[in-house]
Amino acid sequence: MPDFQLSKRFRHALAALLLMFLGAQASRATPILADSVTEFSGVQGQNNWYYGYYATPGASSSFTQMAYFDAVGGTVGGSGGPWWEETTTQGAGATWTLLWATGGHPGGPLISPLHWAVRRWVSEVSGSITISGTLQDADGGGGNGVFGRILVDGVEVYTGRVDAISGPATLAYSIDTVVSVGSVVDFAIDPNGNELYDSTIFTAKIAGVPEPSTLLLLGSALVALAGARRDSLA
Ligand SMILES: [Ca+2]
Ligand SMILES: [Ca+2]
Repeated sequence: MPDFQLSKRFRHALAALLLMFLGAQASRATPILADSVTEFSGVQGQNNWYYGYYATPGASSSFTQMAYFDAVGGTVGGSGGPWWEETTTQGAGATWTLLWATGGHPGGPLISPLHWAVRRWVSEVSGSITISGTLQDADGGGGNGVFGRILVDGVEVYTGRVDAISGPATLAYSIDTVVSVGSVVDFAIDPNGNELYDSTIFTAKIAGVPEPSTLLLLGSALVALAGARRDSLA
């Protein structure tokens, strides 16, 4: 029956087209969702990034936005540029808590209260994400290094320690974690006891993974294609 043959061919072609389309969708579904360096700005919340500190070490709930952005900024330990400041850095006793495009500097406890410098990304997606980047002690002038920590909704999912003097000075990291819409992903610089020579590079690229719904559709298309092939062999 010619009509039936045409129908099978049509189904086969349709399934193949669907497969090609969904395959293309799936391969595109690992976009970079966020980049802490290229998306750095002097506006709180721009590109879902916030700049602040933990007023209580380790406590995500104590995240406090920095109030001052200096578009000129400066350098500390060879790093810097335009930066956020916990307090304006002019004047004696000012905190060292800073964040610039590629990293930051924690504050205290020697000169000011102990504050971790924290940049925060708020997720607009739900599902698995991969976070990767560099953690580096950028100032080898002295001190005891820092901890770089990543916390998702207050739960620590990555810990790295770098020290330009005792090593390692640099760590490359990549972790997989799960977020929901509205999850807060914090990149915290902990001074490891004191803030001497704690200028730190801490970068982050956040990538998504294929949506489960896309994979489900892809699976359906494969089943349909297999069915069409079975029909044409029948
Ligand atoms: Ca150092
Ligand atoms: Ca330190």
